[in-house]
Amino acid sequence: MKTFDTSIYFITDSSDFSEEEFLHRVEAALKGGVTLLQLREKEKSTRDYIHLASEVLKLCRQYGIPLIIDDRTDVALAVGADGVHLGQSDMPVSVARRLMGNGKIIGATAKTVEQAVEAYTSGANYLGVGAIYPTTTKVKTVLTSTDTLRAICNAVPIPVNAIGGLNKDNISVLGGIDIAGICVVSAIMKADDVTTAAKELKAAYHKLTRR
Ligand code: TZP
Ligand code: MG
Repeated sequence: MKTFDTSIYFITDSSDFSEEEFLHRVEAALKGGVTLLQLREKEKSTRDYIHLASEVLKLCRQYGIPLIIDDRTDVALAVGADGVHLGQSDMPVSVARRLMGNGKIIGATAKTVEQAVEAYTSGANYLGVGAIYPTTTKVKTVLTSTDTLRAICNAVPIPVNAIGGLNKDNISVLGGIDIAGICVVSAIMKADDVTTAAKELKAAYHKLTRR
């Protein structure tokens, strides 16, 4: 599998934007140095999801950043994306692995140590854990404590990212926890200046982890 860097993991949400404005924002985030990008669409038809994914993939290829598709292994395979991210009610990780092969990245959501170990042993390459803070992004989730996040980091040998309400001013709560990165939607997607927001978040993260 290609190596990947989850440190500044940007998850998109196109719902408030025209396609043109959305793609412009995606490119601005890539310019700002996000290290991994997830296309996350909850309302689109399969056809529209595939269309947008292929547009976003072109941008990701241009900047050398892997593209992960949320929920939909079929969409990921259809466009030749780098991987898929699966929640607890999506396709099981082991099934996605069988369909996608070992060359693709599979991420999973985990809210407990049990879910984390199960995702890892089923073949997940990284985990997203949260929500750490309440979020304004449309999602069915509950808060996950930093104690649980820490326990998950200690329980599995794959990269673990924190997610949920994170921004450059509140990530200090993650200090001393062995995370591999942070996942953000709003802090980048809704910023007035997307490139600057990505750069500032990256700087704050590296200051926190001193890496
Ligand atoms: N899973 C847990 S919280 C969340 C997801 C997809 C949304 C994170 O969005 P934001 O805007 O960074 O809080
Ligand atoms: Mg999902």
